[in-house]
Amino acid sequence: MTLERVAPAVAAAVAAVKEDRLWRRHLQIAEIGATGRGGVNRQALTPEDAEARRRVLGWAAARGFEASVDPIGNLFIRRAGRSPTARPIVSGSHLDTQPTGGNFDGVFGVLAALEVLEAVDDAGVETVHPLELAIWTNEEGARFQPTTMGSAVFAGALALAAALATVDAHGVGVEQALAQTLKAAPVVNRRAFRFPMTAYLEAHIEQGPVLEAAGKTIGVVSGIQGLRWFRVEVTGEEAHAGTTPRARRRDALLAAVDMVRALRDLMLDATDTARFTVGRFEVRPNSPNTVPGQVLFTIDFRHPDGTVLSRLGDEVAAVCRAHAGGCAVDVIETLNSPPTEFDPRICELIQAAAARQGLPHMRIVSGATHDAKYMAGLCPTGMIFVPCERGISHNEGERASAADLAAGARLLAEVMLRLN
Ligand code: HGY
Ligand code: MN
Ligand code: MN
Repeated sequence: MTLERVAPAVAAAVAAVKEDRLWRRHLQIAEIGATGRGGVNRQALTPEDAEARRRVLGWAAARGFEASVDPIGNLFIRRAGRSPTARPIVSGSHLDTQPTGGNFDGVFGVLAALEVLEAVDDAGVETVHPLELAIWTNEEGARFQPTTMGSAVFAGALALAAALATVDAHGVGVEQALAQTLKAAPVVNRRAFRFPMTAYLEAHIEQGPVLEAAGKTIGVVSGIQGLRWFRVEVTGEEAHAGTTPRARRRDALLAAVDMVRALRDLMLDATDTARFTVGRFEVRPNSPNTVPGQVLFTIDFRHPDGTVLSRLGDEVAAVCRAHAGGCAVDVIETLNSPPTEFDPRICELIQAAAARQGLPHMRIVSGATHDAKYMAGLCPTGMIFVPCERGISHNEGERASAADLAAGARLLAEVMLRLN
């Protein structure tokens, strides 16, 4: 479409974005898995996840949008364009959350994309390309590792069989949980992995303090920092806490603590750039008077510089072994994701539209990872950030304002239509 013909259609669709509808939908999704402390526990492929899928599918069906699902449960909701064969312009995120999650991480990207499809519908704009909402399975990786599992399988970065065989801490597998989810939130149409897209856009809260501190409404995301995940299994020997001399002990807990302390020292940098987290630490048999025989802990290591990510990440196993004492140690890397750069043309498009809409904006690299990471390898991809209060996320206190969410959705509407 020429700029003149784009402008009226864009203006009509942007004007049709409804802040109250978008906000009300956040409140409705927030009810599903609500913890009663202001946050939500809606982990991947749980009944709560299925209920949230069902809720969004209901809103889509009311509009006559067509739904489809791929073999790992990624959901796609399509508003048809004039050309059924044109590659869809896709936008989305995830509905699953952390165990003590907030009500905007992922959900905003899903509801902003749905809001765009509805606003374009309300404005009576006929696009050439189909517009699609994507809802990725298990973005968080809290219940089933690794994070961004659904988009990784879609993009071919993770084998479907390996993902389906993954089990949670209770031994429940993805395959079984996915079957239950699809039974609870059925979708008839099947979709292939890696279907061609014109472009992929993801709207998300920043999950950090930068935009708020800079007084900006919009982050034009230039890329995502690198990320490496490890699982460390330390095996010693159970023993009696009262009778076993120190010299005869193979204490898995003390060894694991030494490893974590040494890893923290390895990752310590004067610029506070590296991100090192041990989020899960399980002791077995977890009894006060038995020397721990087994410890399992996870490592989430991130850095924006690919060479540093490689260099320090490659030292993790050696550092663990050097502090194993008399214990055995297994270090399994479950994710190695180098830094991602988004398409400069998409970034330019987002930036120009933010300027046109008079939205204070800045370029930003994402500290959090997102499904857009894998789309960047398949098609022109970009992200739009809006601020969250005090940068708090992966926390029940996560907050964003209705006005910022609507501003992000209006910007998303313009960018998607200008790609049409
Ligand atoms: O871990 C992440 O960066 C994402 O929020 N799941
Ligand atoms: Mn997210
Ligand atoms: Mn998250």
